[in-house]
Amino acid sequence: MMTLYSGDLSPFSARVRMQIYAKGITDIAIELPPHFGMPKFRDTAPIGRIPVLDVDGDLIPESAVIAEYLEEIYPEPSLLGATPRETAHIRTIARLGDIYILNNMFMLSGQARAKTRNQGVVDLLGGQVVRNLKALDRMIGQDGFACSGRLTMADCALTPALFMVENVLPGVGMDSPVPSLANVAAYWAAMKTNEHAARVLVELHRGLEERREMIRNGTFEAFMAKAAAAMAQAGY
Ligand SMILES: N[C@@H](CCC(=O)N[C@@H](CS)C(=O)NCC(=O)O)C(=O)O
Repeated sequence: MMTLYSGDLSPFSARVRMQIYAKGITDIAIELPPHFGMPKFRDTAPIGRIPVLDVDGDLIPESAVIAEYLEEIYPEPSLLGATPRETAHIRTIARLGDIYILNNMFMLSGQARAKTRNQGVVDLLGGQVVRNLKALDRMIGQDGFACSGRLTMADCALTPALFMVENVLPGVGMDSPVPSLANVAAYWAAMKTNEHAARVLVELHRGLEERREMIRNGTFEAFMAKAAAAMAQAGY
């Protein structure tokens, strides 16, 4: 049995969860990793990030790598293309979601809770998000799906990315550009009605509410301080 180490609010994990739901895979357990954020987790998973797929004790990190691995071992239903060119397009749009939008959003998210916001960081990363959303607006499908007129790996990568844009960008003082981008806006409205996207959006919102409560009651800051001290002690 495989286990996906994941967390409700982890958008990179949400990408893989959406793929698992869309493919109807039921024999992968989905759990928070023990010792997440602590040296013990880093000891076994050196990158120290989730998602991680545990295949009988062999750990596979990186959401895009896990996604491709799952496509290989559960080829049906395929979330890739029917031709190499179609697959190349799906992977391009997935990279726009993952690397060009989500990575920048994830790095930006710390500024939402920073005691003193660094406006240079917000301008740099927020600017990249806006630029890449404009590119997406010119490339995205106009029939409710990112590519190919059906759910693909591109939708799995874009759904958590657009969740972050909608819910985290305002927290750093920027308006989401999505409403002004007609094609992305129409896509996003349609994707929210897809059952697999809706399921991960419920999980992401639940995770966001939990995180906001932890920030309000101080437990998040206390955990981060404890984790930082333990990491320094362990030499990470
Ligand atoms: N490139 C990685 C990014 C994963 C990532 O940044 N995960 C976040 C949660 S969404 C994490 O584990 N952060 C913990 C940390 O930064 O220590 C992927 O695609 O899986």
